[in-house]
Amino acid sequence: MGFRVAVVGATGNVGREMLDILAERRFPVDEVIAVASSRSIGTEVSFGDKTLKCKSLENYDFSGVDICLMSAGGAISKEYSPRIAAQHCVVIDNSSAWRYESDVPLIVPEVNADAIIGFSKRNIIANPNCSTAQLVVALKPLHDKAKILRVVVSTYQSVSGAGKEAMDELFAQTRAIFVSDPVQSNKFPKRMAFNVIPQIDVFMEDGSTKEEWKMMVEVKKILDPKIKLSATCVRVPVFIGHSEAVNIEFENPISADEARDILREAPGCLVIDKREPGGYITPHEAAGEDATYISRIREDPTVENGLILWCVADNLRKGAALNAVQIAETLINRKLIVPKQKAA
Ligand code: A2P
Ligand code: 11C
Repeated sequence: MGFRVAVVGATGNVGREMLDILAERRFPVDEVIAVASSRSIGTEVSFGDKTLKCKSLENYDFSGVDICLMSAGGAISKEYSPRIAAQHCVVIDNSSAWRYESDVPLIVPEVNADAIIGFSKRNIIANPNCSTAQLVVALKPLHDKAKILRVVVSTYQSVSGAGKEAMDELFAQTRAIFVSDPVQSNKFPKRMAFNVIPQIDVFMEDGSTKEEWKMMVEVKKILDPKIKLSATCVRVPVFIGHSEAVNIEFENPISADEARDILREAPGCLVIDKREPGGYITPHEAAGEDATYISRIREDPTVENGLILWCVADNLRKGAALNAVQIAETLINRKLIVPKQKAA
């Protein structure tokens, strides 16, 4: 007997990816329910070779549902996740609504799967920000070996992180520039096509942006509160795939060769690191893939025990949908959940 799984936000970038990944990984489902806003009632979405018709989140009864993969934004999650969780349905939430609550586990299965045990207090498990997920997958094995003290990261984040309307805006702007039409920006603070924008999310009081703050807080919660991290997050005109240039300072010595060998064996990581033109991964190649790719590993001669690397992943997959499905798989593999129908 399988699980009844709801995907909330099923018409969105991440929701569609969740449906694909559930099908690809043959998640043990009896039924998958596609849920979105009332605007999308009856809209068809694909689940493997099946077509599902979307239901409206408002008034949907989750009492017969085992797992809800939630990706409809923070405000919707704040309002609905506690109600869904109260119906004994475990919510795995992709928004930032619950990540920073001390009694809600924030999980990247390759890094801190053991922390999942705390989920039963609220029946909610949080998925990290996309730029955090790929970073901690790369940092964890290096931290275990040489103890990370400080990380300085610059991100190059694709527009799909800002939702499907943002992808449409990049496309429309690019086309407008080619045909000499006026360029309109609604989702982005400046023109996105043929440009880069050093702002993701709102500004904080100290001059950082919320995306930069999230990376710092989430790395501490998932990996180690002692790690110091400073980030500069930048949006680039790429549709899918976030890239990160990462400088890491360690307590203990670690060479580039050692790091390469460790990362080659690390769960979720794939090292492509040839010191020749094209011997690294770009977001174009990472799109549609599950791995966190690591390239350009080298020693940083400006600090005592320092490494520099380049890290790329599909932000909709490892950064969001794949990680959420892996969390659900962890619940099942650790026997922390059984199908309600079986329990009855
Ligand atoms: P809808 O298409 O019905 O608006 P993205 O992040 O790619 O923009 O996707 C956002 C997802 O969140 C979509 O599936 C969207 O559904 C869903 N969503 C937005 N508002 C609501 C709501 N009030 N109730 C349920 N789902 C919502
Ligand atoms: C972006 N990282 O690329 C964001 C998207 O907190 O889950 C995900 C925001 C979040 O715009």
